[in-house]
Amino acid sequence: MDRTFLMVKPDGVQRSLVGDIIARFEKKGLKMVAGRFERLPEERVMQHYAEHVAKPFFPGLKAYIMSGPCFLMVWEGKDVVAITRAMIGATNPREAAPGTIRGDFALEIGMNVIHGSDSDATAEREIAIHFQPDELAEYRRIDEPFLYE
Ligand code: IDP
Ligand code: MG
Repeated sequence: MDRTFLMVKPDGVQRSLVGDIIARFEKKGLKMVAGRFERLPEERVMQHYAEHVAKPFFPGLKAYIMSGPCFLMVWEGKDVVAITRAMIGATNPREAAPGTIRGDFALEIGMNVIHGSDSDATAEREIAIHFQPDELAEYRRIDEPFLYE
């Protein structure tokens, strides 16, 4: 099954959006297979955002991501990367469609509530940065026969 890495960022945690965000993915039919609440160490922030370290917004991004605890997750489902990116919405919440997480819950690009992997390759890389293989649970949702035809 396809997997992705999702993370409620510190603003989402502080604003008590973790439960609402998890509920959206659960109701969609996706399956959470790992979750951890933690303040990210600098080393993993640098690895996670390696593609952005040289950009002008990186110092602000790093300070924001390390400003408080995040909720890190791995989710499974067919085409989970594309599905969750669509549910998250555009990077800039002002451009994110209503009904998406960023469209409904955020106002500024520098505080956009949630991270989601943008490709299968990125997902594999990000899961490996944040989780050990034995932290991923293997189980079936009892409603799977009513989710996949
Ligand atoms: P994504 O999170 O939608 O994949 P990316 O372009 O990968 O967007 O950027 C990673 C994160 O960096 C964004 O979610 C946002 O928190 C932050 N970011 C991106 N562009 C800017 C910017 O122009 N100003 C401030 N923060 C930015
Ligand atoms: Mg990205």
